[in-house]
Amino acid sequence: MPPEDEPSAGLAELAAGVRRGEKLAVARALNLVEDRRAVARERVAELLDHLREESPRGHRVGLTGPPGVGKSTLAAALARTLRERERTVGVVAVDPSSVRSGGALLGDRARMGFDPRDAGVFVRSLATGGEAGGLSWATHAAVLVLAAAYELVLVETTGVGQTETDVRHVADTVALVVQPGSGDVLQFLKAGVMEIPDVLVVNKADHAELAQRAVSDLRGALRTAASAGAGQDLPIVPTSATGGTGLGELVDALDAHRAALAPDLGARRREGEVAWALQLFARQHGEHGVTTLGGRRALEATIAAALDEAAPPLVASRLGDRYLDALRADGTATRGTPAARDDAPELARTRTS
Ligand SMILES: Nc1nc2c(ncn2[C@@H]2O[C@H](COP(=O)(O)OP(=O)(O)O)[C@@H](O)[C@H]2O)c(=O)[nH]1
Ligand SMILES: [Mg+2]
Repeated sequence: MPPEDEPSAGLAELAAGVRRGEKLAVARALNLVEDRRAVARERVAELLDHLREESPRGHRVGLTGPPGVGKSTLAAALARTLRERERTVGVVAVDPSSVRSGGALLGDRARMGFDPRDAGVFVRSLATGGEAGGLSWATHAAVLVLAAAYELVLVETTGVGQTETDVRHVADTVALVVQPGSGDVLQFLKAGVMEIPDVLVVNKADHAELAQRAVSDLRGALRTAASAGAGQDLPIVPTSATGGTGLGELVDALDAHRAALAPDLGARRREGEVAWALQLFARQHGEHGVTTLGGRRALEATIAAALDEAAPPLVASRLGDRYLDALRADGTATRGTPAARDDAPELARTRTS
């Protein structure tokens, strides 16, 4: 039975399989995540609800940075290093559909070299399907699914800007990957355009001299940023994903960040959940929706309270219902709500009562 036809009752079972780290269950959950239909998204929302019942969960690590710096190669190399340390790992890579041909190849690159019978590693690439300018719903949900199954989740996202900001909503640790000679990143960091990541990775460090220059340039940029009050003791780790150097050091740096974060982890995740729920609601109902329900501040507080009971997509969906009710009470419902954007999860149902 294809997962999209699975009755709701099966979702608790599916969630249990995911939590046990059963590959088949994880694969089915991710198929559901990739299904863009509204009915599938409602099921995913419910699945995420089941999955968040149990904690603690896997360490979620975002690998972000410009195209071509070696994120996919690095993700695969890191996954191998983690397996050598007998830790389980899930990898989700985002392939922008606009570069489909290249994208499929990148997915294959990340998948390469793993024994399909190894239950401790799972690699999946997702098409982003037109959700430009931000982290897609599917990526976010996929990270949560993998984090329920594996000890560490790597999520590869391309680009700076909105995606880079959004990855913080779901990652505990954000590693920015650059390559030697990448002056753009330096400029962005200096100008404060780019959020300061938790770990900086200079990949392609097999170009030793260039890599050394890049590391000291980055230190300089960080000092500039630090004088503006951020990113003081950020670790900078040179790696060669193809040469296999620096990988242990990178795993250690990720672990160290997670350990240092421990007291604040719950708060950081809650902040990310609030931001995601608000974004889901705002994408679908726009500023009018936000204003109608009391403005951003008030909505954040409402969402934070609601998150005790439900995962972000369900919270966003319930807010959608509330907004539609408010419109109806206002006598404007007959004019309808703004059309849902293509990239918005179509979760809000019109009540028949
Ligand atoms: N010399 C060198 N090349 C690398 C390294 N890591 C990745 N590459 C190459 O860089 C290119 C882009 O890698 P990819 O992982 O697809 O980059 P992504 O776009 O950031 O995911 C590929 O040709 C890789 O083989 C490295 O550590 N050293
Ligand atoms: Mg890639």
